[in-house]
Amino acid sequence: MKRLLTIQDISCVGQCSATVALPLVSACGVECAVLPSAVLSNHTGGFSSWTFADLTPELTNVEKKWNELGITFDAFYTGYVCESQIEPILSIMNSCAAPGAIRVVDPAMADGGKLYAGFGDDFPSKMAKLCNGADYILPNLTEAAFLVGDEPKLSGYTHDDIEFLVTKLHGLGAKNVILTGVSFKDDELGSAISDGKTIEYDFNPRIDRMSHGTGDVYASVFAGSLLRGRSAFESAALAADVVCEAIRNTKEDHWYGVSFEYAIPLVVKTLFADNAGSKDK
Ligand code: PXL
Repeated sequence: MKRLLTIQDISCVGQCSATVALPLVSACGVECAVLPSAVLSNHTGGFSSWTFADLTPELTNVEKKWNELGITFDAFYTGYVCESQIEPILSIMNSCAAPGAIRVVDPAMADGGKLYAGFGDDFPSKMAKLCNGADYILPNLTEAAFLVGDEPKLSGYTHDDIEFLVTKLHGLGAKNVILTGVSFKDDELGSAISDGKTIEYDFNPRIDRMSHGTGDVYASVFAGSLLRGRSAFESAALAADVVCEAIRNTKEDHWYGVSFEYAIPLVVKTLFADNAGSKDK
């Protein structure tokens, strides 16, 4: 079984970051190790306040121990992290990599045209460093714009705009770009999947509802599915289907996250459909 390390915060309540990655990566049939970068009482998206314990010094402590024990990973998946953690994380991705290890970077820092609470205007340039050398980056449209120094637009992107944006994202040093939140028609929403040579698009019917944590659900399933041998396009399509299933199963008054738990059967059914549960593909 492949082993993935996710590095992101634990928001104790809020169905995001590590509390989403752990169950979903596991459901993919991939061992999920967790290195919490911070512990928050709850996420910062919609709650009026939160506690924040920064675990930056622990990243280096843990790295030293893993180096001593010879512990390595087949993949790294990073999400919400803060500025002081970028260099320690790059170091871990170098020193703890198994041969051929892949890096999946979700530059979780913004949505809806705005940076998340607590991130300064210079943070995107720091996050861009994590994208440099990543095998896959998964920005939403707002994150993508900030990463390349553009003003974010909430709508009105043409095919040419998206392709230009994707090219600029590759320019950060990322091999594959999965740009989410792409839409050319009012009734659909999807992703652009680019390996630097070709761009493919995956669309689902738009569900008109703002939901927290969907980027984390998407990135977790994407990373898990990739490690089970699916292509980037197949993994992006499964990730989007899981997000839609999660949103559809989330009650109207459940505002702080999505009930992704109801979508776990879809992950398992898809990735174990060939009855290859006991084998890595
Ligand atoms: O879902 C992204 C995320 C992760 N972690 C924390 C957050 C958010 C989004 O607001 O606040 C702490």
